[in-house]
Amino acid sequence: MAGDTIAAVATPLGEGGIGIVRLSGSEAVAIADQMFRRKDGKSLAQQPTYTLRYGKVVDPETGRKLDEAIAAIMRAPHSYTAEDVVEIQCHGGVVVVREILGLALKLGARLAEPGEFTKRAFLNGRLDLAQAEAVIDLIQSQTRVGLEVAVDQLEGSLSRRIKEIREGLYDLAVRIEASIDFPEDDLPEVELAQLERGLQAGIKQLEVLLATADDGKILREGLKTVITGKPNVGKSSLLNTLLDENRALVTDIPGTTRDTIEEVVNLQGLALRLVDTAGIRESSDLVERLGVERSLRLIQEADLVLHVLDRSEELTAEDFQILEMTKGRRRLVLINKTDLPPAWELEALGEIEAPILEISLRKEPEQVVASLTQAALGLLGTGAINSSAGSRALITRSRHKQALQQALKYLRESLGTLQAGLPLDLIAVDLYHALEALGEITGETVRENVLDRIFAEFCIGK
Ligand SMILES: Nc1nc2c(ncn2[C@@H]2O[C@H](COP(=O)(O)OP(=O)(O)OP(=O)(O)O)[C@@H](O)[C@H]2O)c(=O)[nH]1
Ligand SMILES: [Mg+2]
Repeated sequence: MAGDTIAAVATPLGEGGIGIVRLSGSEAVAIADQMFRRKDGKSLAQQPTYTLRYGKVVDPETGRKLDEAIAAIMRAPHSYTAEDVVEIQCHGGVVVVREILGLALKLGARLAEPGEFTKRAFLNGRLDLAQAEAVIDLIQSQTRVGLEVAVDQLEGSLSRRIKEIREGLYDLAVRIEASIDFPEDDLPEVELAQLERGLQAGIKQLEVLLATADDGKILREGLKTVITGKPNVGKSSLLNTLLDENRALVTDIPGTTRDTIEEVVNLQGLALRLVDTAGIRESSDLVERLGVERSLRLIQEADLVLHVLDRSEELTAEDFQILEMTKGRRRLVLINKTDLPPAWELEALGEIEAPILEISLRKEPEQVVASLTQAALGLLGTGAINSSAGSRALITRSRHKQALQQALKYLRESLGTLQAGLPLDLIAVDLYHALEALGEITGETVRENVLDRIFAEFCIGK
């Protein structure tokens, strides 16, 4: 596949100030040269790298002028793909970019697959796989924090950490190999102890990195947040307040929300993927019962549960059931309707392991947003939000997490083998498996079908 020249529209299809058609490959300049007439009459082949020239896009067969444009040239290996790249910047209209792309294809370029430019950057060694994935994350990031994490990963924060860990393990493997080559000399005790310490250190490093996986996922994907509580306590009102719009229907009839409603809010850079659910109660109504079952499932899958209680109505068995159901989950308990006369006192709830906020969605909605944000950030610990500041390596993708878990499993096995006094080559085998698993993260040892899956996530033109 490498070798041929690919082309695609790199800007979103729609009306805009400019549109960009991008070509990459050994023939990129030659193809662009046939369709671009520089104002000064010179050819693109003469144009130095990293320069722009003004001209016209013309179909060489018919002489038809398509647009006025600027040609940018970035020659190999200092380009996004590490190949010759030409970008034709034209006016941003749907038809004009399509026509120019069509011309490039007619002149010998091939339409790029999704992510193929970035895939070439990876195959040509300009980016490793974790960095290529960071490109998708960067484009798709929904919040400032998500963006920061993606930028750090694109710059290599995770790749560097993986490389360091791999190098440490390689050293161990080399030492083992050296001893295997001289079997008559039994490995001295000191060496064995050093090996053991080395393996233990590797295990520790992987554990530390793995521990960032939850935070990393939350920062990349947002916090899956479920609003739960019995009917009529103000769940939909909370959703609307956080969204600052009347998204969900709010009435004084218990059982108003039947199905779940999902929306994303951005709280100080942290994305909450909010789900408003049907109020939980015993019900004979089938539709409502299905809604309640779905609520229960959602609670199990949530990263954060917001449990709303009504201060103005007596506590009921349902309130305590929900407290029980959400036990052990990361949760906030919100006691709503404090503008009305209270029907119960806080002590009635008993001991609860969760921050409790007393709120009034009707009287002071802004304050609810502020205190809820603080409490949610507090629950995540200092780690998640501050982590990106120091370019700490973070695990944001389940693909990386699984590879780390694999590597950890193999390392633990090799340590077990060593401690059981078994032959050194057995230890080495597991060590190499661990190295291979780690290599999947950065792409040294990755399989073709995995690559295809990763790059299929991209848009065309990236
Ligand atoms: N006085 C007062 N009323 C509130 C407050 N928050 C919500 N309400 C009212 O409580 C009623 C129920 O609110 P909803 O947001 O629909 O409650 P819900 O929990 O989504 O109810 P279901 O969807 O039926 O489970 C509405 O009449 C709201 O206006 C509050 O802080 N104070
Ligand atoms: Mg509701």
